[in-house]
Amino acid sequence: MRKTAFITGASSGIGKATAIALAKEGFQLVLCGRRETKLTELQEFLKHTPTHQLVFDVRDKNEVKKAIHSLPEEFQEIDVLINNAGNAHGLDTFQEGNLEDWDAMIDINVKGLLYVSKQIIPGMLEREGGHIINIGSTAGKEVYPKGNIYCASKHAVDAINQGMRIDLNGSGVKVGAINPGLVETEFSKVRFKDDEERANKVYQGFKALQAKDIAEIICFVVMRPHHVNIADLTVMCTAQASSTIVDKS
Ligand code: NDP
Ligand code: 8X3
Repeated sequence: MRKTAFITGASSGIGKATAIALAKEGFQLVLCGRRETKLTELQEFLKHTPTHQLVFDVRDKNEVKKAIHSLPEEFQEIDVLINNAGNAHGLDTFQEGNLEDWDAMIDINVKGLLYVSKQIIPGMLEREGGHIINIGSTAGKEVYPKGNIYCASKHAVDAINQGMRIDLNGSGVKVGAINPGLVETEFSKVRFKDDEERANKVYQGFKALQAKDIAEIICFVVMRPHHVNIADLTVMCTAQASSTIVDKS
């Protein structure tokens, strides 16, 4: 029987690449995001894999609950939850930052992850098994100039990851985080509010990580035997040494 993976933010970037990689490993997939067209395109691409799409905004706890409760029976038993939906909104000093961006980052990256997890963990506990992978960031390990609230949201993911692992210890549910550095996705396009030129500049002059690189690592983590839990993994491209040190020579 196929295992089921539930991926938030499957409509682009790391989530989409993870869906493709887990499909190759024989998983059936619940693909989540707000952009229905993107999810439908991915379902068509994965036509040999059973998939179900859930269109919802992780910020809305009622929508999250309704969407997860609407899952058809064959997708209800979730083996792997990839808490991936998230973005940075803006790159401004604290004093120049705007409240809408701050709300978005806290509501999506932190509260959205909590709402989804809260709905899915009870089933895992009932079945005494499951695996939660929280997508953090190097921004959850250090703070960089103008990163302020995005870094805070990812530091929160780091703490939530640890807290979940502690509280679920002994339940059969594995919990771990993957913390990528610079990955070339739609991330910067969202951060810079569709300013493509500014977004592209972020990845110029060096070879950044690609979504597929992170997806392959997620697959490796998911495919470990039950007694092995990769609790916290940070990955950067070779050119990157820290959030602010990137070799562009
Ligand atoms: P993308 O912008 O390509 O993907 C973000 C995904 O999150 C999209 O599928 C988007 O779907 C979904 N999402 C955003 N807001 C919401 C929302 N309110 N409700 C539901 N889904 C939402 O970026 P990445 O793939 O790079 O980002 C994925 C994760 O990786 C994020 O948590 C990010 O913080 C993290 N990360 C990224 C790094 C990078 O450099 N790219 C590095 C480290 C971590 P839709 O718009 O359809 O709702
Ligand atoms: C994404 C990586 O350095 O832009 O989390 O914050 S960074």
